[in-house]
Amino acid sequence: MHVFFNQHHALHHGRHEMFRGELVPCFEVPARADFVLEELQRRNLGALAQAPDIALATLERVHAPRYLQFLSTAWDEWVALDPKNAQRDALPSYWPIRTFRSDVLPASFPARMGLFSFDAGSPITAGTWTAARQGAACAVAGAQRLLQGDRAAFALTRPPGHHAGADFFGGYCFLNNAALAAQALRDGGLARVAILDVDYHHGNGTQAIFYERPDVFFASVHGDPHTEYPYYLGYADERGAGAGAGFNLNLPLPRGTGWPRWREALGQALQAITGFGAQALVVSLGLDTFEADPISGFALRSDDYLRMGEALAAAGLPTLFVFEGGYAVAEVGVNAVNVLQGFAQAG
Ligand code: OKP
Ligand code: ZN
Repeated sequence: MHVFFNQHHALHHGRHEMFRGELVPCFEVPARADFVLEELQRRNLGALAQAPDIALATLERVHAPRYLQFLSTAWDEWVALDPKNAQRDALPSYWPIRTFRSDVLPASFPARMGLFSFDAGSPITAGTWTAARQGAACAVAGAQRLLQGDRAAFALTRPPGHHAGADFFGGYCFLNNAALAAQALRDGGLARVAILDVDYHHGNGTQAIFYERPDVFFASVHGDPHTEYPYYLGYADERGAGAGAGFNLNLPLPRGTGWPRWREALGQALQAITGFGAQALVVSLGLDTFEADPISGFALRSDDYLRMGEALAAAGLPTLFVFEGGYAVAEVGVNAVNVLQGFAQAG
């Protein structure tokens, strides 16, 4: 399978995120992607390929123009506020919650930071825009491989994408790589595409992007938002709306869930995806379901990821894997590559 590695990923490297009232070192670090690449090479799996740059028009298939405009200039605006900001990450401090306006675009940069975000854990750094854009390019290039007939492809990129919506960042995500890939598959001629999100955290951005659409089915297995981030979306009663009614499936599971119960939910999601008649599958591949993940609560073990890959292969669909979360840095390479190896060996 072709592996589109984002060679610019390390240009995004947040120093700190706001957590429990203090700034703590970021969990989402460049080493994550490097460990996955190393493990791929150690097992001689995957053919490294280079993604061409992505056009703004392709990003606009999913993201709002005013949001892209903001992201592309955010770092320069941050530094223009104070030259000392060049040594600090940009984090939001104000948000337009209910009763505030979001149609007006304030001139103030901090005000726009809040307008286009939903948490204080996702710093913008000097290279965030370049890294995120190249990551999106990797996801879309992977989708193109599927359109050309490949069985599978892997977009190995960070920052992740599934929390990013059409016009907001958060949850370490800026551009929604999986959504852009699914849209590229639709634009390439496939009538029905499915996204399966196996990250520990609900993919609120991806869900929101496709919530009213019948052409892209979104299914997610994740920590119950009653207790788990992102808290405000990901409940089982969210089934899609309007023309998209019935095309969204959330399978929240309690903290402590291990492989047998997780595997059951995966079966349910895959059955729904097959029933939908998907012609291709995009997997938001988060590895933060791992028992030793420092910010998550499931209990999957490294061998379980081989079984996960096998189960995904059994769906028989052209499949694009898009790297998302996974913060047990030393093990994330083994776990990610186990999924790909399980998939490849099952055919
Ligand atoms: C991104 B992805 C720890 C609290 C949680 C946000 C988690 C984002 C997860 N500082 N912060 O889904 O893996
Ligand atoms: Zn996650």
